[in-house]
Amino acid sequence: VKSSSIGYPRIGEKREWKKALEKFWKGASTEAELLAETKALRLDGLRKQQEKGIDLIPVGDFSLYDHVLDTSIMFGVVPERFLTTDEESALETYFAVARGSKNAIASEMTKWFNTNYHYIVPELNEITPILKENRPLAFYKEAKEELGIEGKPVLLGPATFLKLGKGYAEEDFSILLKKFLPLYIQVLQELQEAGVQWVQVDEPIFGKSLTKEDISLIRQVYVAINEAVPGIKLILQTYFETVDCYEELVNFPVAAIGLDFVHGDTLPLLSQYGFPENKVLAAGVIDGRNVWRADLEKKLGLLEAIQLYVDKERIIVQPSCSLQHVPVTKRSEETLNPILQDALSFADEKLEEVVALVKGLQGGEEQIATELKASKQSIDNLNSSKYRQSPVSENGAEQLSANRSLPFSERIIEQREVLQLPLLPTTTIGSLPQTAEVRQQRSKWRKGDITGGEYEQFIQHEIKKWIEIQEEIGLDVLVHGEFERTDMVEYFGEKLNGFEVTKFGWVQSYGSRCVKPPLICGDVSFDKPMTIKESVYAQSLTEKKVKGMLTGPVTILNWSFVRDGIPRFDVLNQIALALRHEIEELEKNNITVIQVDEPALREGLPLSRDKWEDYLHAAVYSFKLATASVQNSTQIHTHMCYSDFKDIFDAISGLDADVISIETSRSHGDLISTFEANTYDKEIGLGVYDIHSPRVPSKEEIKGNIDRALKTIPANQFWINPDCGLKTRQEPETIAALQLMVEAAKEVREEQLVKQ
Ligand code: THG
Ligand code: ZN
Repeated sequence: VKSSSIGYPRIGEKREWKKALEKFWKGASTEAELLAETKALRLDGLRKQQEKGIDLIPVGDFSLYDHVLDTSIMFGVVPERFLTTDEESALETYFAVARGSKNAIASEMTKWFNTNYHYIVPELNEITPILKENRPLAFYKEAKEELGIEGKPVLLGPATFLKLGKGYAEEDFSILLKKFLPLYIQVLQELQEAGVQWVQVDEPIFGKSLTKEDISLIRQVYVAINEAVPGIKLILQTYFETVDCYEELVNFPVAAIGLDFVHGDTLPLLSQYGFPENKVLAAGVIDGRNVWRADLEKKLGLLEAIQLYVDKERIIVQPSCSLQHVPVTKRSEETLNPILQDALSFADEKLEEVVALVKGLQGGEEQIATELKASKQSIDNLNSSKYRQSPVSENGAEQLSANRSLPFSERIIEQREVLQLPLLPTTTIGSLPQTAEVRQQRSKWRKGDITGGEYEQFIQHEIKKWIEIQEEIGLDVLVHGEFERTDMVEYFGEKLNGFEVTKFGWVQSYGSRCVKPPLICGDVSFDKPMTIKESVYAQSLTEKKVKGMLTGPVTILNWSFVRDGIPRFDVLNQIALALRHEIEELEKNNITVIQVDEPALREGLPLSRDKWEDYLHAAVYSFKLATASVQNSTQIHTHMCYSDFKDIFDAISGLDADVISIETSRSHGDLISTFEANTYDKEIGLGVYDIHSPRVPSKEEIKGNIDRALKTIPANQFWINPDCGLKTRQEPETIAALQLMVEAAKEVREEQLVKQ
């Protein structure tokens, strides 16, 4: 039995990586300094894995931005627009692709499978790939020379790399595979010559449904690799979901197959189809996606069950995926409730669990009696803790209606009467610029440098300033700006029962940006009003309507670390009930336009299509459970960031929100055609300008976007708003853009009224 790690967090225990990168981007450090600082972090991670006794330590999983981008760059896949005549280092070009430069807009970034990590999408149109540098080899040598580690180079596999890329027709997949094959072979041959034994080739694409043709094409690639580099032991690594072409996959000519035994039913596949006798099984048994301490006894049981089909000598024990999706170490969480802290396992602790399991499997349970006992104790303690003493009964939810009392077509009449909005009403998504000052004041308050009262006064001052600005601009439905919130999920995590937030529990979201998902450690319920004070204050300042702003149940669930042991959908409904309470409070306080955002609804869609229906059903139900109890005249809004709505159109309509706003900047045409192909009967705002860059759009451009949408969507259903929240923008550009948006709306409104 061997222990292995599939990948380790890049960001450092205290986000040192982020700080090093941002310092460099600001021009406050040199390239050499950045490389030295990040090398120290990388070696630190390797050293920890070595000290913990991991046999197969990954090298090359480290990145200065994103590992998919690393793969593109390694193969010379740099879009033409980034090729400049300026003198530019390779690193500058790398960051230009990721972040944009003065001459070229950045490559698109999108979600890495069903995680909250984003990768840079390879642009594969008309490329001639070449091997620019053998990255894995460089990292292999570094680990060997610096620490004497016989590392396991990690590569993103050709099938997944190409499937994640864009710019080619589906039927050209095989042509591209053929183009990249010799390059992969060259990388592996050089590794072989350097004495590398094990290589991990990541192919998480096998967690999705692939066609027979694709599987056969991918098989040919691995056959060719095996013939060309027979001396390397290749681990074909899958994760995030069980594989649905198990039979074919396990017969690929590779030394080892890596499977996820945490997500999806993988064990039954072994009993049904067996496992080839000449292969090694890399068994992902420790959950790499969640932060709870493993029940080691159960995990040992799982490994013993696996042993019925694979001899002990051919098992590698490992986490289910790279540990980049969990924080680095729980040791930093000194102020957390000790029972909770004891029940956690972040990356470092997960590696210890892997090592303990190897010991247990090799030498028998007695070998790890202490670890088994501690694991059981910590789980028992959390189960009997205060967090889990007030289960919100499911029956409670069943007795409540998840349907509005009138259908949309009837309640909208009441809403229009109350709201008296003009045709094509204008609004924003909810958050307004979080300036350095806002963040500074919050951090002062957290440190105790200013009092709660002073902080609150500052927030009120910001709200007042922005209500005035919005009135001045002439927006129709206003927002309070969300200055009191850091992250739209963490904020609610701090206020609801059943949640705790960590101090250093960061995970990378994209580039240097991190998020700190709250822990859902117990039964979720409403504790005290969460958003009333700010909303009521804002509403008191204006005659216009101010929207109440909440994060929806699905997004809170998907962006938190959710407790094990009870169904996720039960947790979802608990969150929905708590939000229902908050919404009722808002309504009681005369906030009668309420937005419940669900930006993460699409990304939570399971990888396997078989699970879509259950997920979408649960997602829609929870949203309705949260929002259905309001008066007919109260208007429910929702917002979703860009996603492929084709697949989930029915679910979106099923939310029964009175108004939905959707981010469209990246694919305006696509989205509109989705709404063309289907009839959407409720009100809708398609973002009319892109907020993701500081650029202020022209009025003509905005009008063009409005006119285009109005070709498909009736004017009396249409709202005018920016693409997404304005939190990351600066004040001057925000005001300028909103002014132009309102002017554009007024002009189109005139034109429409003339037509009618
Ligand atoms: N919240 C959460 N998850 C998310 C988003 C979010 N996932 C998808 C998308 N939005 C990711 N986008 C971002 C945008 C900005 C930041 C993180 C993810 C960000 N983070 C700060 C940083 O790294 O400097 C840290 C947070 C802070 O200090 O305020 O800016 O909105 N949960
Ligand atoms: Zn958005």
